[in-house]
Amino acid sequence: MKIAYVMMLFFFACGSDGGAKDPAIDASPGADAAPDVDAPVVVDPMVNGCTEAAAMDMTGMAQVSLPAWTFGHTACVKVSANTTVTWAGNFGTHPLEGGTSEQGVATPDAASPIAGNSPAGGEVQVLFTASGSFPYYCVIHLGMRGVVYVE
Ligand SMILES: [Cu+2]
Repeated sequence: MKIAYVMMLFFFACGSDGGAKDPAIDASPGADAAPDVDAPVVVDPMVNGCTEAAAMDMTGMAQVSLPAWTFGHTACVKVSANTTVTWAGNFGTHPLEGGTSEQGVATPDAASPIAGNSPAGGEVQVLFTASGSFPYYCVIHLGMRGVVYVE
């Protein structure tokens, strides 16, 4: 009677050691802990060469004119909500688009207020009513880019 009981314990012990419990015990803590410890929390990521912290602070102005929309253009600006931002340049040569341009890859954002603003004229104005960050770039020259941060 006593021997049988001990053997049953041994059997169950072996069963659990070789069963599916081990991988779960070994994998879960490592898989869960690694992202928590290693993943950096980026609160102000660099987008289109801009960070909000380094953006030109033009908050409190109702009208903001960006530097010339031409080669070399990079403008990272911070504005208040309900600000009109003006781009001036040749939009036939430098089509303006809302979205990101990172490492030669353009990702247009159809929901951006900047999207679809490539008029025939030499100037475009966009009224930013909602807060958020609104990246933009030139469709032809992906190095022409920036971000409008709206507080
Ligand atoms: Cu361009």
